[in-house]
Amino acid sequence: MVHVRKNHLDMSATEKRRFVRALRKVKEVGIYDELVGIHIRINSGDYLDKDKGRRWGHMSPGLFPWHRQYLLLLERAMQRFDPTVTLPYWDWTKDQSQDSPLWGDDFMGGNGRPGDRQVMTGPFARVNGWKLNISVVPVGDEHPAFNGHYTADDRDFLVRDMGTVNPNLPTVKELEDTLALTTYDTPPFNYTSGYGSETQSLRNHLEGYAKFPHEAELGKLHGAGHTWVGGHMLYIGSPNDPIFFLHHCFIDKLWTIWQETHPDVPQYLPVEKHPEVPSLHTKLAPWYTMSPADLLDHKKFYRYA
Ligand SMILES: [Cu+2]
Repeated sequence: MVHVRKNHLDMSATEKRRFVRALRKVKEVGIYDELVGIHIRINSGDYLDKDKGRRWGHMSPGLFPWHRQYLLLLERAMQRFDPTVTLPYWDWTKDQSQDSPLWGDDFMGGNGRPGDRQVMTGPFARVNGWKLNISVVPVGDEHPAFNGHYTADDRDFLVRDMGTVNPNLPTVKELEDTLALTTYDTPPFNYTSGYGSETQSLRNHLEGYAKFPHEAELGKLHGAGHTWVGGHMLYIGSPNDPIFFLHHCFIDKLWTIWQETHPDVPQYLPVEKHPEVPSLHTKLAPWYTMSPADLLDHKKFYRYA
């Protein structure tokens, strides 16, 4: 069976119902929270080692393959309950309204309420049974997009605060400019990749830590999706919000588009062993089952519509 991932806007009501049901099943049996825990642990380490040290899935060329494997784990867990289910994606360059069906009561649910920003509608509201078990907040003065220090958050409900920290989702132009880049990543393979150099890093631009001179602020594309939704999506515990998976599914699709647009350049860098970041043949933590090379071709696993 070929699994086809598509834009959530193209899902039927039945497909959405089955998707939500499978997701809630995966949560019920503890797999979802296990994945949240993995993301917190890996992302925290990645941020703590942002200048020097081991970085797996963030501020690292591992961003795309690491999240590809991570998404696959959730998708396969859901497929054990319902083999017809696949992860949909959210194209935030075109689907920018808070009135989008994305945020409907039958799908992701809406924004947080005034005050505590608790999500009150849809299947992922606390009042409808979606309880957070591993929630964290960053501690210290550092910006959440750089901060690996965290402490437990005793709020067991999902929080969203759309458009407050960042009022603007990415534009088509922003995305096109980044996808036109021809180098996958550049030393030092962290959040400063491409700084002060001619050669720009696709990975660092798409992740959102780099920008073109004409762009106003850092935090575009991947970063902007996180900050626009706000609440849990701001922090390393962001997979607590199921929108994380639709957001990263789009990032994953963008990686495939970049590969198809630039078939003649190295599809992943670094190729040689590297002390800090995964090289082409490094098996990715914490699973140590697949390397970026194993994950390069998404068609082994699923297609995009
Ligand atoms: Cu992540």
